[in-house]
Amino acid sequence: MAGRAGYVLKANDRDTFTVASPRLYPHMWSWDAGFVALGIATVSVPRALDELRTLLGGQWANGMIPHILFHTESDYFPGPERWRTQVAAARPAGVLTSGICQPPIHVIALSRILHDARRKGGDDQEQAEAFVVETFDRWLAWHRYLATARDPHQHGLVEIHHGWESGMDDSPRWDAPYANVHPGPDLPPFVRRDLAHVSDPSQRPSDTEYARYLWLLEQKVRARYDDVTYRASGDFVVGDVLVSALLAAASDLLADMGKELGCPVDGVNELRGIARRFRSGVLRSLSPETGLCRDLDLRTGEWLEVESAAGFALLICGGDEAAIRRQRDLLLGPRWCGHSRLRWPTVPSVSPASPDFRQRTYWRGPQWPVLNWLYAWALNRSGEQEAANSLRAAGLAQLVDCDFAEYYEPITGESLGSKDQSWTAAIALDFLAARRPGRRRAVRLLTRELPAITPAGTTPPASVRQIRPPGRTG
Ligand code: 2M8
Repeated sequence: MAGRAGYVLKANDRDTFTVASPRLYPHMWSWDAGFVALGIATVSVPRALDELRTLLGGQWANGMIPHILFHTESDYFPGPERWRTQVAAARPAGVLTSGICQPPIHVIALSRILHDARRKGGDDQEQAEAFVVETFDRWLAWHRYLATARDPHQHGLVEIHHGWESGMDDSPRWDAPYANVHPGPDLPPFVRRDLAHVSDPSQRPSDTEYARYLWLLEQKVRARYDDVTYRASGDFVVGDVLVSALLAAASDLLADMGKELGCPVDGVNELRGIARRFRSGVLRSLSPETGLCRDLDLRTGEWLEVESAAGFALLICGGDEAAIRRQRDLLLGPRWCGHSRLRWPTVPSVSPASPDFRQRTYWRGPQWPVLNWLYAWALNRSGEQEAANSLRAAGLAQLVDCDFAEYYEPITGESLGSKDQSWTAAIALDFLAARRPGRRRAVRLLTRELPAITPAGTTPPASVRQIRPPGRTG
């Protein structure tokens, strides 16, 4: 598995960044890059740091890290000509980007990379520590952007302006707010490209959903990507509980790293304040009935009651021991990972017991290995080793076909969406490396020997094919 995962990452490597997947997502995505970097760090700390360095190359002057960096031409839609970020005063020079953002996983990845580097010592440690010091202000600016421009009224919940900003694009979390998004007659016509790369359209969002996505994009362009202008006129403004929990956890981690490495005290204190505010926001969102955290529709003032995996946000940012234990039990219990119909007990995007559950539809039921990684990481961090290990073991078992799919059908275990997805391969490497001392070295050895693969090459070398589990070919 390590060999195949290393092969996938190498095939998707474009020297200074990694495409999210070879065909469906041929660019650098923001939160994908975070997961990718922490996986690569098990093999090469300098290359992992380069991934984050490239991502920071797309940072906007207002601190925002955009959700896509377009380094090359491709048939991906919507591409730069649709995003038209030239209307935005804050856009970066020298790289084309989209005009919205994604969940702030990056500092969590950076802390994992630093941890790896310190275990290895020497140059790796030196480079990783220097990187943290050198980029501290950039990450702080990113977190400050989310904490100010995206929470002007200090609700303690990060406001998102598009379902894509949540990373969980068409999750039922957004059904109610999207019902108030009405594409106007002046929505420019569009041709989707994603369906050319996925055989079964039911695994992707519908055309109606796409029209809404593109309408919001249009509204952002018309607001010149100015958050105040968009807020006054845009159709979709929602406080996202998972983004908020990630911001809180990542701000604490950046403050810890900054303090240890002598970064400016003001910045460290500011980060602690951000962590406190968003942790309180996540705590306030807890539903007393379900024990899950809720998003807040800031247009209607309504809490959004949906049984999605984002509901476990408290596990990520912490803050209330009893509520955390309740969430842990719920996550491992029969409405979620312990549901009797699941092929593998990993985190489904929506509870299989919920009326919203659709087992093959994008973000409406399937299991995303990266979400499972995230909750394993969170449980481990809060001292719940046994629970974390069970998610990790199930997560590895789920990936045994070595397809490294974007997501998995939870009842049958079938791999769905894009194959050879970089972030899936990356978290496999991290899971494998973390399993036992000595594994980390084995992962490095297995992946180091892989020959360089050109972007066009998609056939693994024979030595790698042999690593496939018995019973499978090619
Ligand atoms: C999916 O999102 C993109 C738009 O950003 C798409 O469907 O075209 C989501 O799963 C998102 O979370 C992910 O970052 C991206 C690339 O893997 O794909």
